[in-house]
Amino acid sequence: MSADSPSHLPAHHFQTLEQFIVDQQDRIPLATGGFSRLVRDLSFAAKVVNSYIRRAGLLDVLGDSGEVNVQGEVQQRLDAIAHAEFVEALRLGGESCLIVSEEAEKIIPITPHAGSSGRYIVLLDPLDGSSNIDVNVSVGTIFSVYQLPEGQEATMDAALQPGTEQVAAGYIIYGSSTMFVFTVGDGVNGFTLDPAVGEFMLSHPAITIPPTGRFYSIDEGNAAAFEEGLEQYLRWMEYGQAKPSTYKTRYIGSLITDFHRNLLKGGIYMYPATAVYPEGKLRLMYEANPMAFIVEQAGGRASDGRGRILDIHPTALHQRTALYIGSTEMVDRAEAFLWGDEDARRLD
Ligand code: AHM
Ligand code: MG
Repeated sequence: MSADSPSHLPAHHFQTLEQFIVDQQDRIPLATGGFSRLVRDLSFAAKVVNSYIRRAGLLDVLGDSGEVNVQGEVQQRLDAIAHAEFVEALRLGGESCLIVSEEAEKIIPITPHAGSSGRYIVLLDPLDGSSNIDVNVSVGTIFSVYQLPEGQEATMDAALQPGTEQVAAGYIIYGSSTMFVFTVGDGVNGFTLDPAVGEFMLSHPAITIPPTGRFYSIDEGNAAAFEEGLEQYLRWMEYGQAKPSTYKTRYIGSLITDFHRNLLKGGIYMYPATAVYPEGKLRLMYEANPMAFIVEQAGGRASDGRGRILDIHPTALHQRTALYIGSTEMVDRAEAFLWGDEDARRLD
């Protein structure tokens, strides 16, 4: 590699997230000044949450908050902090009219500021995978953005739109570096936070997911409740290959982290129905839908085992779904096994 190749350039030669959005405004329908400000608010909250996570062992922010959220799950202190930071940033920014969060049972209406669009509906999982935080495992934030339909009030019904209606979706992964990965329906781009400069820089332009991969991510502790087709798919990956070790298990238990690896390297993440979660564990509106929008924009697929995630018509803010997401060929094959397709082993 020559000394003047791009990898040797200092970070300030990369495009910032802000510049990127401004440049995209002419190309992307709906991307207006208001949308730029919405992304600015999300990225600001991400930097604040990142600052807590980076010092989590030093600040008094670890452990559970003593509260149980609407999901019946123990809320971690950092869940509550991340929720508060994102809601406050969006409230101050004034571009959204309502927020739905994993950490709040009901919608959070926002009063638009004078002069701001107030037209966006933002759905959030403020800190996904937070049960891992005490042991220093990567966690993330997921967001999904819709527009308030023309002439409609900012009520719960306005938030219950199918994933196909998303105008933007993304996640922030607080990993070995912090990344902001998002789509506005024109491909997927990833920005790495330069902590010295305090800006997200375009480091992963036009991300595409390999059509197939080696990694499969699933919690096999739930195997007793797996349906037969899924059991067969797993056995096929473990023993059914001519070449040994074609497939490898990678399960961190932090959706964004598992997804991010599979997005870049090729793979499939699966969370099926289980004995504890008969409809699947993950929430459709702020976990499955945004990740499905991203994966499709990167050339992959997301299914609930019966059909496309993005086509599901939601009936409740916190509804759960099974999720099979990742490389197209792997999701196709998982579905073929689930459907009892005789050709599932030969889908090459
Ligand atoms: P959370 O939103 O309460 O953090 O739950 C979602 C998380 C995902 O990040 C992860 O993939 C999954 O739950 C892990 O669940 P399990 O521990 O049952 O395997
Ligand atoms: Mg979550």
